[in-house]
Amino acid sequence: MTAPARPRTSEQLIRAEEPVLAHNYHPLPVVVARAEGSWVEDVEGNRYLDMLAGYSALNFGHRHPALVEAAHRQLDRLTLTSRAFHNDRLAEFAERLAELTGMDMVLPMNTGAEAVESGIKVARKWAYDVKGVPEGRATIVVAAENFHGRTTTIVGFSTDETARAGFGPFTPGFKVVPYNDLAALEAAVDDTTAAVLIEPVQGEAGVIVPDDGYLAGVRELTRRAGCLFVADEIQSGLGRTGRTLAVEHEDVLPDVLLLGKALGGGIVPVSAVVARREVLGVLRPGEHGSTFGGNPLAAAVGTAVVELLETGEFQRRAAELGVVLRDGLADLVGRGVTGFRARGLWAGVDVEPALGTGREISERLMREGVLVKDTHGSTIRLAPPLTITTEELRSALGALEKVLV
Ligand code: IF1
Repeated sequence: MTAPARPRTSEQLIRAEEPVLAHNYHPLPVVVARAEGSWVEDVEGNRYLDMLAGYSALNFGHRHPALVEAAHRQLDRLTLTSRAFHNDRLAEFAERLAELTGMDMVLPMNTGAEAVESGIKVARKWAYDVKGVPEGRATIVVAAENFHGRTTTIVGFSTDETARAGFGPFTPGFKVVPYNDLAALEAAVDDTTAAVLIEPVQGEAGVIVPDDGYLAGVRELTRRAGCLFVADEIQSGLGRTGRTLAVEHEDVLPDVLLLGKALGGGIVPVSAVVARREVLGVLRPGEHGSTFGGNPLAAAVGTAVVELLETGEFQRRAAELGVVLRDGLADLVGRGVTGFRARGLWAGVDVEPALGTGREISERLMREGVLVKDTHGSTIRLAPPLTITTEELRSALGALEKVLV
């Protein structure tokens, strides 16, 4: 029996990935081994403040005690049944998620892309069964610079060549209009339109917050046109912007909500399509499904996440600390920051290109013990766990100032 190998260093682990792991990412050179709250620790024990939080999948921090407890409890009882049978966790998850979001029905899935794909299928079926669009003719209007996931149908309506090149042919039936432009949207909607699918804040595009009135305009326009307003809140939802849902900033309730990421508490993949009865009611047995969708472990963790959000505590923290974030960034404008967009504890920060690319800034921040991720060019995204303390947030802003000036 060979002696157990000495634990590999970060560098050895990064090298070991190279020949065997698909190269669809270019990660920062940090190998995380453990984490708690807002902090992660690499193999060598170096600690970093996590200002990315899994792109908003870790809104409650790493391993939130209430969520880990819910997972442990369920792991000791039941983890999977398939939907061929009922399980004793799903009713409560669906009831409390519908209640939290002001909707009637829930379709439980696993990843964000699955929720988006399911939303597309349900919107089309609603168009045929309820709106009366001729079979096969339904169209869906999306926004330029969208990000809704990586499946072939979804990248087919992306305007990012890197996401599309080499993956065609694509699914027909989508129209692209500029984001934050109600006139263009009005011109694109017609009798074949099943839905308008947009992010209330565009994440990957660089945290693009639309003008006040845009979401209310989409709501009014889709109501008048008799098509569905589908809001992709997979990244913007569940407390990130200082409200349970980003659409609440304009007191708007869409017809369909797509949720994911933080719904699984950073522990298991949990996503969902949440909608009015008239929409999700179009599905009949056998018409849609998923092996893991609505599994008891996911439902138990999802219920614990909803329970955290029912207190309003995380939404309040994101709103209050969002002021600290915004003031801190405003202080850097003209000192390395050329501009930023922020809503709640979420910001896209444009750095003076002469100071470096987003990637280079991210690497400098990593050396200061802060982890962020660049989006495009010289824009970096800040999305810390909503559990971050004021001191931790201020120290992250201090590190950003240090690497910029
Ligand atoms: C990665 C960013 C990318 C999303 C919205 C659906 C999905 C996402 C609004 C699909 C996923 C993730 C994917 C992740 C990086 C991150 C991301 F926008 F957050 F920065 F890629 F653009 N709708 N966004 O943001 O959800 O299937 O991934 O669960 O590494 O690809 P998913």
